[in-house]
Amino acid sequence: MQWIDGGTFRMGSDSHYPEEAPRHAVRIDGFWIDRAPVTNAEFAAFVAETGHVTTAEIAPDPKDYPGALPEMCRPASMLFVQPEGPVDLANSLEWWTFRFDADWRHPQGPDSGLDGLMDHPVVHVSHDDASAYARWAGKALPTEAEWEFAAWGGAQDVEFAWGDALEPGGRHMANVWQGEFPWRNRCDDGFARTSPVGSFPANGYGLVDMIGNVWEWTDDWYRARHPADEAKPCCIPLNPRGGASAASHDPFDSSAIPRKVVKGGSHLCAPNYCRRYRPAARHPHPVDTSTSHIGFRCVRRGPG
Ligand SMILES: [Ca+2]
Ligand SMILES: [Ca+2]
Ligand SMILES: [Cu+2]
Repeated sequence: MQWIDGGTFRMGSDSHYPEEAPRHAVRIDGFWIDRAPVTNAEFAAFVAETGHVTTAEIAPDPKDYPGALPEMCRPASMLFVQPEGPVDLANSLEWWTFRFDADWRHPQGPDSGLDGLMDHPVVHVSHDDASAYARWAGKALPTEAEWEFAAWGGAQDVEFAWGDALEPGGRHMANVWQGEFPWRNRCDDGFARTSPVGSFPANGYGLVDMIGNVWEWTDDWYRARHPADEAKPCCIPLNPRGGASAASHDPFDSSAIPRKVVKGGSHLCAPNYCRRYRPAARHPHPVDTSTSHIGFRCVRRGPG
């Protein structure tokens, strides 16, 4: 793990998506953070020792999903499937498939496996799965503020963790999507899907894959805006922990599953669709839903 000195920083952004605003001062105590997302090898060790069964491997209980068709209540996870041609970008079901028997050991469905993927980030993990791993490891999931502070790597007042250009001098700084999402992936960075952790340059704190590769769970409940900036130094929030569970629900989703913040963007982030390959970017994700593009890393709080 890497020790991160705490400090005061400006969290969020006023120049991108509305949920990133307002940019506001936050204070963070020092903490340890994993240098890389948790890999399939690491997750396999956890499962071997604990017998943990992931959310994606358990059939959903119809009671929890009013209106769900009984035949849909089977073990499954959300899998990105690249469409053959251009699609309506407003409809994410054009590229997200609820794939039966996709899980962390079968990242592209039942006929796939982990061959060659042991040093890739684990995917198809719910927030529960990530929390269980963190407990087992004697760690915790980061707060959004901890994650964002670490992702900046000491930089501020720039667009990206590495400066103001997405590909400075043509160099790929993270595993994201080049070309027209979701149907044409040029893979200029070498990877269509996940990549071995550490395939791209570390940030200023020595952390790899904070941006891109996989989104990463945090432990904060989502809220649609950041709190207002506190002008007085005395009132700058210390180690903030996000909003309330009840306020994190998607108002358009009848299942009322609460949502946590995920950070960092993934290999699916593309300039024409989702420019969330930045430390300030954030997204809500239902705690029970696993996908092929969300993983996690852990922190440990306490003295350095
Ligand atoms: Ca890529
Ligand atoms: Ca990441
Ligand atoms: Cu994205």
